[in-house]
Amino acid sequence: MALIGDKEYFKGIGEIKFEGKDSDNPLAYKWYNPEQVVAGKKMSEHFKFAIAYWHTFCGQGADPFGPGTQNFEWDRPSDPVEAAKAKADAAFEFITKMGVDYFCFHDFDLIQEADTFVESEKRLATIVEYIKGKQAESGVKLLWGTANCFSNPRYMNGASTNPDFNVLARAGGQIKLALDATMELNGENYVFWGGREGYMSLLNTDIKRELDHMGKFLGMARDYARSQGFKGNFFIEPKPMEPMKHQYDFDSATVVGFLNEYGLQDDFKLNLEFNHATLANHTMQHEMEVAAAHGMLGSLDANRGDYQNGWDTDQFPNNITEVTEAMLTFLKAGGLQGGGINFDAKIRRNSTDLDDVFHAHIGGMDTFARALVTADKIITSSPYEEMRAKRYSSFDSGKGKDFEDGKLSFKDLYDIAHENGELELQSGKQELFENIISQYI
Ligand code: XUL
Ligand code: CO
Repeated sequence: MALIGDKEYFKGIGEIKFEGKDSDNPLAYKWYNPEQVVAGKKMSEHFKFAIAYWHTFCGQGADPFGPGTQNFEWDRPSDPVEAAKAKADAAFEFITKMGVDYFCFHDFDLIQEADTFVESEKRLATIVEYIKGKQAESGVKLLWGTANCFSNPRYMNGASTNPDFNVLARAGGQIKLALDATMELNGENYVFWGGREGYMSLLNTDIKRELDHMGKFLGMARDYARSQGFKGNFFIEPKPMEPMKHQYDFDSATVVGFLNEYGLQDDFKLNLEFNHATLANHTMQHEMEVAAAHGMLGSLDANRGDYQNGWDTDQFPNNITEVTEAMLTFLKAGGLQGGGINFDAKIRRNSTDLDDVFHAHIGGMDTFARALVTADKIITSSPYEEMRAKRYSSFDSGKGKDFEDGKLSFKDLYDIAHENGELELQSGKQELFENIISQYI
């Protein structure tokens, strides 16, 4: 097993193994078997699970009503470089014990941002070098990197959409360093989540100008990374609101339109998050279908919201029906384009034991594994695909096919309507479709 530094942070917990669904061991996978082949690929290859550095190693359970409750040992050193190294040791111990292959980070998850840009750059270089060593030792890979251009007060009016050019330039400087760190750590992708790219009030906002700035900025970031040899994907992560009242990257459809408008469609794809989909009044399956329809289903942030409120609660996924529906789209799209499944999820504020974070990820990974197996069975053994195709069968031959092939004029439609007279209703069979999902779970 790979390596634990001098200090063991998660004492008494060993490697998490697959034991099958009849196991009573809470620290074992019941469904996630990395070696199991589903739809022609190992589960580990389908998913490329990743641990989110920010929630799992930086979050301490603070909320607007009180401070953190999770005072973990790696958070205690007061020197920022020592603290960052302790956090990296804990992170790589956890990721290795989980048997997960990937992690994801924001620049200042890795190390605390300093008071000056120059000092922050130095700190980042130090911790990137250290993490490179941890990666070499453990084999853990970087799914994607990103920059936190939303927490520091300088970004309160946005980063690339800030009305002050000097803030935009500062974001450019910061993102250059985050791209460099991602490349240095062999990151497979790079994510842009528009943290505060949006507005609080339209009275003081010029939407057109801000969108033009963001489009230009993203193109410049892409050109820089490509010039340095970065071959991975760039992902935009849609979210409709929070922290801003309105975020520009509202949902899949909005982002697809934006990417096409600004000539970014060949390099950028989407990183979709469950809780962001529900905030946009969509299902995750809807968001994924829209992205897949445009060849832009890049990566997923796994979590769930809460039926009783409208916040980004980032809970661990456990809704088997919701994830099964998502996995149907996932399999039909042929998987993700370059990305993986990153647990952008946090344990609750009153989950204060070291093993809670293991239970959380085990549950999430098992939910995806079970959903994948179920979705594959639905596709291969149930009448689902045939029923769906049958709804469109009138386009497979005759005049319907002529229409799809562009052989009909609008006047032809008129003539066909005339000839057909009144039509019989065709049922959508929604309840039957829903029953098939439940039956196979
Ligand atoms: C915020 C969110 C971010 C991004 C990365 O809602 O999802 O953590 O995933 O910046
Ligand atoms: Co996210």
